[in-house]
Amino acid sequence: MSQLIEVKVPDIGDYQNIPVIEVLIQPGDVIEKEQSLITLESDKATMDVPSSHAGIVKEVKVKVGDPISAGGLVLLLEAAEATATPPVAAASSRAAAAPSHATLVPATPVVQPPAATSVAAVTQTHAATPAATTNLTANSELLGNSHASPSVRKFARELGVQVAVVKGSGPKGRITQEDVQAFIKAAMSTTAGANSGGQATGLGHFNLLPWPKVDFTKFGEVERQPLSRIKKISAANLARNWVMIPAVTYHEDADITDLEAFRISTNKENEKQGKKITMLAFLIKAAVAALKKYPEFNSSLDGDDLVLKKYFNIAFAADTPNGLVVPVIKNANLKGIFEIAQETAELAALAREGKLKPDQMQGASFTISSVGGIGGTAFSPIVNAPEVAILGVSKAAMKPVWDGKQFIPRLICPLSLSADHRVIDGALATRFNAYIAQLLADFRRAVL
Ligand code: CAO
Repeated sequence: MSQLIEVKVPDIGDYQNIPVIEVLIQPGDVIEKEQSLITLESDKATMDVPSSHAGIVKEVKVKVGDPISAGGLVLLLEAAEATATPPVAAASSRAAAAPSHATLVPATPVVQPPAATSVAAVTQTHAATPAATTNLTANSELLGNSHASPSVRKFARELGVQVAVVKGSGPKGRITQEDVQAFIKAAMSTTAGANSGGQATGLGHFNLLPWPKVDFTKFGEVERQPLSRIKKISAANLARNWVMIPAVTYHEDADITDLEAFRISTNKENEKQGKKITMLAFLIKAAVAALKKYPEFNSSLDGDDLVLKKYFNIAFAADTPNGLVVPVIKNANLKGIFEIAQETAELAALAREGKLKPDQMQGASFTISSVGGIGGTAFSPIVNAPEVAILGVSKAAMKPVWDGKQFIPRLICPLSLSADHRVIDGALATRFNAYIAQLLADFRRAVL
């Protein structure tokens, strides 16, 4: 026959009359041995009181706000037969088995307490922490002064929320389960807002601090302008690419002295016909040659597969009054320098007028971002997913270069290649970049 037993607060050291801040069970609940029943909070610590028995809760003898001490009655339990043992004896035997310092430890993440230290469920166990939240747990420890009961911490941890960043609405700023829920709601709406210009990806979430809310008018006059549609779309894409792609940027100097001289003389020859070639056109052609030599750069990751593309569609970033757009030169391998120069000029003009069609911005396999006409000595372009690399080009400048006997003035163009490290290792990226520099230094290599 089942036995009605009293479940009491076990030995919790010298603490007396500690308020109950949470009651985690109700009559009729079927509970396990060691399951948390109530949460107590002293000035220094928060702790869950576990059940000494398994069974069905008949009557709960405490409510939120009640002060309670060791030996205080928590509930009446219809004990499951297999585990039924005299309650007081059970509690005291556990108290005897537990080192006194284990009974009160400043609130830390609580998982399932191991039996040997289960007098009060306040432990530093991390065993059940999923790999994905390892950092989260480490941070919680560093920032462990947050006021939250072990059960709320557990709830937060299960949802991937770091309690240290949740604002508590309870007494003394204590974090409640509702606070955690409100935090998640706010985070979800922020994420939805950030994605509003692009596609919602569902690519996982980051346990980041909320965006700082600052009343700038406190510091001076301000003007508020809505972001353009293009800026909103590119913001969502750039943010995703920045956080999802472990990219490294590799820098290289290309000696374009001879190429620039050739470009200028060719443009002079063709001035009357109104034909002009640009450095960007040479860069696109050089990129095609390098992509042929190093096919990994002309690929995309798809799960565990690498999709290697046999086409050479080169995108280029174009600066427009409304923001950045990225038109694409399709089949650049089949086009000459003049044709590419003309097409980039036309696409850039359309971009500035806001008249690019969607298909003129689709299908890229590699991107070039040239700010060479503006300035710069180096930068870190963001890889344009699902591509795996992007070449940044800054302004060429005359530099002294040692030729083995003396310094000679050479026109040096900085190349900054960002590459997805999941696909491209540093050595390969450096080879690719060096090869582009070689091509630009002596463009005859491009036809080899
Ligand atoms: N070094 C030194 N001078 C350079 C140069 C370089 N790498 N690249 C271009 N120039 C000079 C050229 O002398 C050119 O003039 P001429 O052809 O008359 O001699 C002049 O800059 C103007 O070039 P441009 O930038 O207007 O034209 P472009 O063909 O080189 O580039 C485009 C076209 C669309 C790429 C460019 O107009 C543009 O929008 N660039 C900005 C791209 C951008 O914002 N990137 C950042 C994106 S965030 O990653």
